[in-house]
Amino acid sequence: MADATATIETHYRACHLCEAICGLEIKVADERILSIKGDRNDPLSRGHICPKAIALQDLHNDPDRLRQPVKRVITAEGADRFETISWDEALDTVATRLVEISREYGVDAIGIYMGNPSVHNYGMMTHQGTLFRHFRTRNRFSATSVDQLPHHLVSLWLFGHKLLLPIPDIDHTDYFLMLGANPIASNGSLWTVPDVGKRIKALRKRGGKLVVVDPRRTETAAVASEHIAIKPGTDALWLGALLNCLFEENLVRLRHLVDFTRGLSRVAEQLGDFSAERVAAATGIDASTTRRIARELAAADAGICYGRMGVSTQRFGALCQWLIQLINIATGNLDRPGGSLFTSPALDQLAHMGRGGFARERSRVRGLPEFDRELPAVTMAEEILNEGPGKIRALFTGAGNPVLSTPNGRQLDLALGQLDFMVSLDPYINETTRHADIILPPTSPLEHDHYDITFHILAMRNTVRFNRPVFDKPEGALHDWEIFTALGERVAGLLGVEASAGIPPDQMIDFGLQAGPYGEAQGSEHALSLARLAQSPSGVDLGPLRPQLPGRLFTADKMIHCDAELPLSDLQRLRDSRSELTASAELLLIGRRHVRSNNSWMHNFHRLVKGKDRCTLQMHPDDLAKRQLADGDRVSVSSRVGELQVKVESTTDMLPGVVSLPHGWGHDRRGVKLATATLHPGVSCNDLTDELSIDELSGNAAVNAVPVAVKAMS
Ligand SMILES: Nc1nc2c(c(=O)[nH]1)N[C@H]1C(S)=C(S)[C@@H](COP(=O)(O)OP(=O)(O)OC[C@H]3O[C@@H](n4cnc5c(=O)[nH]c(N)nc54)[C@H](O)[C@@H]3O)O[C@H]1N2
Ligand SMILES: Nc1nc2c(c(=O)[nH]1)N[C@H]1C(S)=C(S)[C@@H](COP(=O)(O)OP(=O)(O)OC[C@H]3O[C@@H](n4cnc5c(=O)[nH]c(N)nc54)[C@H](O)[C@@H]3O)O[C@H]1N2
Ligand code: SF4
Ligand SMILES: [Mo]
Repeated sequence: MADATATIETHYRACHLCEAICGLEIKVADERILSIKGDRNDPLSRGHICPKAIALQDLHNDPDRLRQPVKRVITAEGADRFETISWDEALDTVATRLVEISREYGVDAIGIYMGNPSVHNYGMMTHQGTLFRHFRTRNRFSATSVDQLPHHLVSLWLFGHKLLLPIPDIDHTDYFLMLGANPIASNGSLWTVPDVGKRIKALRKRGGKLVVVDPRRTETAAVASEHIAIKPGTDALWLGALLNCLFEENLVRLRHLVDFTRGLSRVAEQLGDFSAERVAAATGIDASTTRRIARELAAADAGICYGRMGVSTQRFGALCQWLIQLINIATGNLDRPGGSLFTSPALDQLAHMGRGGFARERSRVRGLPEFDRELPAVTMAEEILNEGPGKIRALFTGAGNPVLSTPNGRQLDLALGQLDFMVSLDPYINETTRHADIILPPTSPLEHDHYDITFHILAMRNTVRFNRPVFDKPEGALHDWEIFTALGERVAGLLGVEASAGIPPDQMIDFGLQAGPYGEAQGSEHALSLARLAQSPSGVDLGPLRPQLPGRLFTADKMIHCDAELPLSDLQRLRDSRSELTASAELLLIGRRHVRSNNSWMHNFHRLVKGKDRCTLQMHPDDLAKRQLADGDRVSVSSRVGELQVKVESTTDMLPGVVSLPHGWGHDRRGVKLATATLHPGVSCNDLTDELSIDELSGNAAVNAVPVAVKAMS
């Protein structure tokens, strides 16, 4: 119970856990959290929250969350143990070892992997360069290449900038065709859309239609107007046929895009043999359905075609995303209210950052292309394991858990054990960081300020908010950005070069807001600055998304380029795979998300993991019967790379021939210090996914449509 005499303070803060960036109202007394509720005054989230936000207090109070740096020592019995050390010792050791290794073996001996939460923590974005600028290694990796890499490439090819992503305007659309996304569970991705359930309801109520294309009847499919089950990994064929249908049936209507779109007819020529009839056997979608959907989308006054993880992380991920945007263009729904539009964020850094580059260098072992100076994460283990110049000998991980989140996690697990040195910037000793020599834990999220540098760029409405910390920083603790700065200074000292002084992240935001389109300096009515935002802790509404083409394009000729050579020629690879895609593997594995999970790192909070086991293999009853299996049996699942045992869950939600296992579980590895998570360990689906199964065009991991065999446990 809170002391009755303690003053209750109310704080407003955006939730940083997922892309929905919901506003929170957090009540605190005596340094303790009394309640976490939705902030009704947030112009974007309007009071919506999900159960993960409540667990922010568990994260803050978690005894397993490290408060001091630790170093791994080997006990007399030969086991690993972590010992608390001082910040000075930790930072000095890390800087010294990284510099030593890069001096001895060259800069490529340093590997860097940055995980998903780094994008939700703006100081990590603004300040990682203070350290990484000293290590111009080719061996940089991030979660991007097990996720949204195809979207960046497609935006680069079509619009000239990796971050110019079209955002579905769900609140004003008539027709929404959604592939491989489950926003009811995920709360949206590359599409900040808090409270998506209400928005879907509103769409249907005003007579609009939501069509979900997914091998599983998902939570989103369940509230849609129509669910179309597709065989995993065949979406590019289906999208090709859909687009071709628009061409064949003369349904292309560019509307205002006609003046600044080029190359669409070249695409039409190339798609001639992708007919609805010819892809029916492979996709499992009959031609009449495909043609009907094409006609419905074309007839809608304002329509959307959108696809996410399920279509990005498969063997034709980049082609899928390219075809999706070509469909938006061909129906004149790009840059149109109720279609997909570009945002006008308050902090508009697109012009100030690199537009993105592709394939300027390649990975050492397999020759896979870089994107934006990062190599595909699927190459990380082989770059550690294979001898030769350029081999990774020291690894820095920040806010990432690639042992659970990248394909063939077991191989990476093995590789991490062979490094000369590893350091992790992370609050937990988990499946990845247990290999680190030193773990540097940052402050709790509630102890630092917050700005959504990325997600305002991806939001379905232009809004802005900045929040000060809920709690003071504990004595001696360091924020992520301060750890980067402190390491950067030490490395600079050792190298005898100048450290980049840099200004604190909040000052960067202040300057960016003032100079931005709604800034004081621009004479905007909003007169944005940090001081102005301090008066509106729930955020400021900047209005709906508005058309801004061709002005917003980053291509030199201010045209949309539909016929970029790389995706156009990748159509041949798709054509060549048609028979293989039609032939059935025994079973195809796909992923699954749940509203009470967040990738690999939120299973240590009782309120999120309690209840029935969620890490199950979902399977259609017919597939169970064929193998004489019953609901609840423990089964063995195997793929080219591994085998695991898990409980099977019978459900007609699954398309026959397809099984689904969530990712981010598998906490029973030795040395993991997550007391609650290890009680509900589950299994890691990335012990089955294959580092050799990739989208060859982009280098993105294909964690969906993985061939597996399921049998009774012997
Ligand atoms: N609760 C929760 N929310 C999250 C996360 C989380 O782990 N938990 N993670 C966050 C992150 S990092 C991301 S990137 C987003 C992801 O956000 P989403 O992409 O919306 O989420 P997923 O649940 O991965 O949806 C992928 C869908 O693709 C389907 N699918 C699989 N294979 C195929 C295929 O071959 N074709 C088609 N058409 N569909 C296929 C799956 O059945 C699934 O429904 O979610 C974010 N939000
Ligand atoms: N099979 C399969 N694999 C997948 C996916 C899938 O759908 N299926 N989804 C993929 C996707 S979309 C993504 S984004 C990746 C995610 O992959 P990763 O980013 O590698 O993994 P996370 O589980 O997000 O791990 C987050 C780590 O960051 C730490 N952390 C949390 N907050 C902070 C912070 O503020 N500072 C610091 N320094 N550390 C912090 C946590 O303790 C944890 O160790 O997984 C991918 N892997
Ligand atoms: S939906 Fe995402 S941003 Fe909103 S409360 Fe849940 S975890 Fe936080
Ligand atoms: Mo992600």
